[in-house]
Amino acid sequence: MSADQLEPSEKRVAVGRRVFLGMAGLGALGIAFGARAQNAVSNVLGSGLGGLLPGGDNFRIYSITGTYPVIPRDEYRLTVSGLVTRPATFTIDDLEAMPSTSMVREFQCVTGWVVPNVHWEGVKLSQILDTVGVKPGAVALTFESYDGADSESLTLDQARLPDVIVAYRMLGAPVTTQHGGPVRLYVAPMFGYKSLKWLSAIRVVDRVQPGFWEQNGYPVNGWVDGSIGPTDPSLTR
Ligand SMILES: Nc1nc2c(c(=O)[nH]1)N[C@H]1C(S)=C(S)[C@@H](COP(=O)(O)O)O[C@H]1N2
Ligand SMILES: [Mo]
Repeated sequence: MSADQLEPSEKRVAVGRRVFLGMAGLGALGIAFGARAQNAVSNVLGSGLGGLLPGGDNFRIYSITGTYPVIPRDEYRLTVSGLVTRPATFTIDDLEAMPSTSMVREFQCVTGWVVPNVHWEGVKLSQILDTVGVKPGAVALTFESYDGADSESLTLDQARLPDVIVAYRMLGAPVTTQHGGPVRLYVAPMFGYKSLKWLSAIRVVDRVQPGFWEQNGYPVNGWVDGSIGPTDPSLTR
């Protein structure tokens, strides 16, 4: 199933910043999966229900809510606020006008599935941070999704790694709705759960605020090449 084949459902859901967006259903499995946030993680970890739909590219399409926000390209906004000197709102045109970075990496979910040679393109998060200016006292970033459910965190040092990007292209095309388009986070050195989809906002904050997956047991620091055991939030690489 491609994104264009999906009918926007009649359900309208309020998400961050009071934008009302159509939500597209993922079907029965997706609804079951999204029924309870708590179940999401145990399903992912346990039964293999985490794979909602094959993406046609060996990805499994994940959504905590069982639906996903459909955000027209020209309505997309990324707000950056918190401990910054110049709070800003970026459109996709704004992001595309910034220097771009691309890379080809293996994508790995903690549940075990791996997609080799995935092409990504976007803007380095460090570039966005330099644009808004990080204030003294800033320690971490909090990320919010248009789905109103997922959230993520990175330390400032992690966020400044050269392979952490705000991605607008993936698999050689604009990021699809299913994969978190028009814009998602891509944290190359960490497991897939760190790469928050439908990125709506970034807040620069004074301490790490563990995100959705971390509140449900995933390590705050999801390094692919390291331990995923108990971690120290101040750990950087
Ligand atoms: N908003 C949102 N982002 C998300 C998730 C999610 O459920 N909702 N799942 C995460 C997990 S666990 C993985 S492995 C990847 C999967 O990316 P994909 O759905 O494009 O395959 O998205 C991550 N980002
Ligand atoms: Mo994942």
